[in-house]
Order: sequence, then C-alpha cells, then structure tokens
Amino acid sequence: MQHPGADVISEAASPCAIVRFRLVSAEAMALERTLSIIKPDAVEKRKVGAIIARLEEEGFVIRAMKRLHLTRTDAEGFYAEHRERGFFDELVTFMSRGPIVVMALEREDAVAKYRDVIGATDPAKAAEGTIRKLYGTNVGENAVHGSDKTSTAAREIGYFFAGYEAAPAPAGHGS
Ligand code: RTP
Ligand code: MG
Repeated sequence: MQHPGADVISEAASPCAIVRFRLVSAEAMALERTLSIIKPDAVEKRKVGAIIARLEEEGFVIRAMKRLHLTRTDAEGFYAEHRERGFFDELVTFMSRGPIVVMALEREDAVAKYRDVIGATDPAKAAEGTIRKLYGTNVGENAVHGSDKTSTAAREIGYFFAGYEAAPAPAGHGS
C-alpha cells in the first residue's frame, strides 16, 4: 500500500510539505511497547534463545532485557491483580522457582501482536506455531507472559526497568 505521506512528498515544493510528510510518517508508524517474560519453565528447558529469535523474526525490537530470579514477594507484586484467583499461590510459587528473562519489546501494535505470537494461556488450546504451543508445559507453566493492554505494559515495564534502562531510542535508531 502506498504510504499516506507519499503524495505529499511527491508534490513537495516547500519545507512545510516536508515537515507535514514527517508528521504523517510518525503517526502511521506509531510504536508501542509491551513487557515480555520468559518464565521459569522455558528457561529450564533452555528455550530462551529460540523464543528471543522468534520474537525478533516477528519484528519486535528489544529495548531492554535482563535475567533475574524473583522472590516470592516480587512475584506477588507483579501479579497482584490475580491475588484473589484460585491459582495465585501456584502462580507465584512457579514464577519464583527459577530465573526468568524480562524484556521491554517494541514494534507497531506490540501488545496485540505479541499476544498473537504467544497464543492462548493454555498451551493445549493455543494455535499451532505459537510460542506457548511450542514451548509451554500446561496452563500454569506456559513459557511466557505478555502485557494485556498498553496501560498495563507501561506499569509492567516500570516494575522491572528504571526509566533510563528502557529509554526511547534516538531518532533514526529504530532497531
Ligand atoms: P500472562 O498474564 O502470564 O501473560 O497470562 P495470560 O494473560 O494469558 O493469563 P492470565 O489470566 O493473566 O493468568 C496469568 C497466569 O496465571 C497462570 N494461570 N494458571 N492454573 C490455572 O488455571 C491458571 N490460569 C492462569 C498462568 O501462568 C497465566 O499465564
Ligand atoms: Mg495476563
């Protein structure tokens, strides 16, 4: 499809038109961020490299990344929204049993696209070829976490990364 700013640039006779083209271009390429966690089961299975390779192939840029081992309290804080759910104790026990890898990922439509790539919560119900289908173990131990909306993503990225660690890339450094 022709870029929405292309007509403007082809007719561009003035600096104003070029500025307008740049604005349209930035709008069309609105980037989003999402928080990814490679969970303890996938780290134990040594699938970190395979999962990161897949995410890069899907167009995600890693803006920040670290490996860490959550305490039970850390896991309870991260998943606080699930505190009343029957699986909460099982979830925080699992998430704190071994190292995880957390990443702030960026691409267009990152939150929805990432959830497409990981598949349904239960690996048995996830679509063929999704990360949870390929590497998940069961509904509790499902290889990866993903933010469920952009506001959640901002909070979750802030849970693991200081502002300077996940700072926006300078203009022209999109990868
Ligand atoms: P996540 O937050 O980890 O990306 O997963 P999700 O949105 O697909 O699913 P959510 O409902 O937010 O559940 C969070 C995590 O809790 C564990 N879980 N266990 N035993 C169970 O029935 C059960 N249900 C959920 C999973 O680890 C799930 O990813
Ligand atoms: Mg969730």
